[in-house]
Amino acid sequence: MTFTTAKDFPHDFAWGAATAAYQIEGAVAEGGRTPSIWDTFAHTPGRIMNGDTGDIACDHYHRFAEDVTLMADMGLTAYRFSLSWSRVMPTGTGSLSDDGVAYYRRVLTALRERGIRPFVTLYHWDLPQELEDAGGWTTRATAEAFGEYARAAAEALGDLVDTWTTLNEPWCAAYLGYGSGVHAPGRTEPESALKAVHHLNLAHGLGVQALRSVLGDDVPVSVTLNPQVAVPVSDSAADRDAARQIDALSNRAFLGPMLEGAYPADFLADTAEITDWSFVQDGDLEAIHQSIDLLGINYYQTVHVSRNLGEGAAVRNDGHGDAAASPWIGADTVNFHAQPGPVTTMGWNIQPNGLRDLLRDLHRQYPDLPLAVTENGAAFADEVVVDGAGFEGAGAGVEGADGGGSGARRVHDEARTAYIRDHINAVGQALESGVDVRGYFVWSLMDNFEWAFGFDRRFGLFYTDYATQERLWKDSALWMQEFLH
Ligand code: GCO
Repeated sequence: MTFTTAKDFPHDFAWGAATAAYQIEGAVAEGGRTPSIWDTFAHTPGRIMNGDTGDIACDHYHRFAEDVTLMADMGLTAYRFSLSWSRVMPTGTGSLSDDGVAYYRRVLTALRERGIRPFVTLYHWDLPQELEDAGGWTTRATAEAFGEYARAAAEALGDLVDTWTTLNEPWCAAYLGYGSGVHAPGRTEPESALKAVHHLNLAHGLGVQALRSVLGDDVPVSVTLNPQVAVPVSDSAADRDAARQIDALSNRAFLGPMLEGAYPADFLADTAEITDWSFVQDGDLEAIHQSIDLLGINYYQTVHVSRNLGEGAAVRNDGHGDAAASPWIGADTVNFHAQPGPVTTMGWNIQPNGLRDLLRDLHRQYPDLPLAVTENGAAFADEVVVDGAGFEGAGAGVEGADGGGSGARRVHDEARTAYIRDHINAVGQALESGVDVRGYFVWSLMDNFEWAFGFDRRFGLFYTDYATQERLWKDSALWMQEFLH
């Protein structure tokens, strides 16, 4: 069947949008917040396109109430966002900021009042700078600090949160942050990237334990990963092995310890020339291996790989920035191939079946673990147009939708609407084949600070006019509203 309205899905399915603190909040020096590695990185010349920073971003810190109203008007039943660690715990460890806690309690309360379930991510890449100065994710002290922070957040906010997520995409934090250096803290040290993998895994385990020790065994806890769907370009043994290696490095390096209590042997072998893994201590794998209630999946694209057996330089068209160094540690002989067919402004290919197949695969591997699509969406070069004629779309008459009259400012984002529609349909197909999927979150609620690309890439359902901070309903938001009603 095709899945054309929310009614085609289970009644308690979570329909949401996702954001992250540094990408939307702004107010970087308010309420006692201290700099995170993203503040430092964004203020380093040459790191971010057009010199953009998250200093103001979407000014969500001051406008969250308005933004929650937009979510409610759209009909969202869930919202996934992250806490700024250095807003909640300004020195990275130790005592909480009353202002930081009060701010998030206001956000959570506003969501609850609208019947929107808060999915709260503890770590979406914005490590307090003070912790990076002491070694960042290359040290186990950072994992221990994360456990403390998780405990404090659970105590301060646990009564208002629906579902906790320890980490968002540790792949990016480790390999883009410490490997290719296109993300904060911008280090290009292959062994450090592998240390970061391990200490992020350990942070997850310590975080789950802390959340449960404060909130009890029934508190819903998750982690969000961005599995790479690596497709070999041919059926040759060499190309299939390239896909295996990328799967190990990207996916099983996290799924293995978190869900099975061990690093995959092939991953350890593939990286043996870079590190001896002696920083993994006795008891770490037990600490990491905690039962969780939900696995969050962020999905955007597939990557197509082959093994470079010849002398030629490796091809790298992997959509992770034009960096001098590679995020694919120990995989120098893997080629990444551009795909024919439509791509988004990020250069990422559009392949809804990849999402369906990924969900099926994960369900096959972990049949008892519920899944949710915690991010999916697309950047396109949106244009604001002024429609002359009256608008009669789904938003007409809805508060905030600016639903009619001449001169309405519109964003006709057909490509994004089709992207979201087709990926929701892919989730429906996974459900139909028996996969336990609990939710779908669009990345993102509104256009925001897209990391190294600054404000150049727009992923939002709402268009952010950065000059005025006005939010405009894109056609995709109106489509989503109709889908949910
Ligand atoms: C991600 C992120 C988002 C990005 C989005 C688009 O986890 O990569 O969670 O912060 O903005 O994926 O690149």
